[in-house]
Amino acid sequence: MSHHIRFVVSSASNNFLKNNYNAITTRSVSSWWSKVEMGPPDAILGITEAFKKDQHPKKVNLGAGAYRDDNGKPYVLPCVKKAEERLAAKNLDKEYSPISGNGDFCTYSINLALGEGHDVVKNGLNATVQGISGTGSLFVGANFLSHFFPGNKDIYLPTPSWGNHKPLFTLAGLSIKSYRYYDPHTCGLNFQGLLEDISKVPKRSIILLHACAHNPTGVDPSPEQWAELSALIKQQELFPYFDMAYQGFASGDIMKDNFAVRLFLQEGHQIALAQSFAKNFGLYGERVGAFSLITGSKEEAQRALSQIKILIRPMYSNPPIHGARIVSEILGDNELKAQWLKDVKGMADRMITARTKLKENLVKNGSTRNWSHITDQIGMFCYTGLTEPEVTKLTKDFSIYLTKDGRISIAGVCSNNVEYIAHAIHQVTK
Ligand code: IK2
Repeated sequence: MSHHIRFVVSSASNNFLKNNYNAITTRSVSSWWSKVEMGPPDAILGITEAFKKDQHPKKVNLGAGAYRDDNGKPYVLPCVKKAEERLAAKNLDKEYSPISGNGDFCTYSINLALGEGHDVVKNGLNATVQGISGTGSLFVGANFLSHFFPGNKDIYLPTPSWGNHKPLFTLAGLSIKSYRYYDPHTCGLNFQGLLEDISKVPKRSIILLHACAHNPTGVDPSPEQWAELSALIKQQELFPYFDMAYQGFASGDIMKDNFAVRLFLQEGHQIALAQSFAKNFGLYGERVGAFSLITGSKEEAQRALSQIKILIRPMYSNPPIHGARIVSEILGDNELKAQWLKDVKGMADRMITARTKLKENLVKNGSTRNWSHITDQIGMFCYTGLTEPEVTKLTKDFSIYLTKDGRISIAGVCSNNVEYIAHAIHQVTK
């Protein structure tokens, strides 16, 4: 690729430049960036771009995981609207946050994750920082582990896992390994495979666990399976890193969705934890999250926190202020917190209902496939079991957009499109 250069004509060389202007402006030089190759669109966010270009009147976006109300519209939670009104009335300044973010927000976040009054928090064992939503919080933790984890720098991810895990942990300098998780035959958990694989993981490695509402499969271990997993991970001396992007959003109950995290702490694990407030507070674009490391003593937590801050400073200096203020306003006020619990349950319930409706409509359309996994799976996503050619056909013939692994965002299924989606899925799978 080459560029044309334009000069501003200004000096004694005026005449020369005027005479030679055309020659100069059309002369080409090679660009510094001529060797940069076109990269592929993001596997998830690229779908939204393709969806926007589509002119089909019935087009549906089941790609990116963002909640929609039953009219298919983005949803600002009522508790968030109220919190913003209160914040506006406070006329707050726009000063920088500390490197570790809003202190109140950090306390509310860890209390939410572990349940109020947890011994870990009472004893100051957590080093918690505000992060840039779930992704940024995961990345801060990944960098800390990459620098300071005393064992192997290998991180074991479930197969499959959220598409951004691999690039994110790789960028932080960890090396990616995997363990079996999903069984395509049952569209459920391959618990035996998971146990077999984890029992072979070299001691002192890192293992990534989805705290609830596993993305992309919507398949979570049962409480009994979590207990077995916890025992095995302890026996193998692995370090659990929990990714908790959906607390409250999966079942509608914040204490149910944090079960695994509480269990692991109760069983004596030290854990790392990344939280996102994108889904459960509907604060996608505000980029609110938190990273916590659970340590052995208050003094150790302070040392760890000092190092986390040293890593954050050159990355982005300090986090944005508005979203963390919204969350703090809500979690710090009984009335707003009660409203939030209602709001988040409302979203979870709508998605649970959408699952049932989708399954019913598939049966109504005459599909004889077993679709029980649609309602067995939990959270924002359903791993339909559709093959890549079926997905391609769904997009090409029906303008229904989803990731090529057959994952659909249940939040995109509404009363006014569920029949169309079910009809289309039946057409491509019969
Ligand atoms: N971790 C997991 C497991 C997530 O699912 C997400 C959100 N992903 O949503 C996009 C999609 O899969 O369609 C995150 C972390 C982080 O999300 P955020 O950075 O928006 O908080």
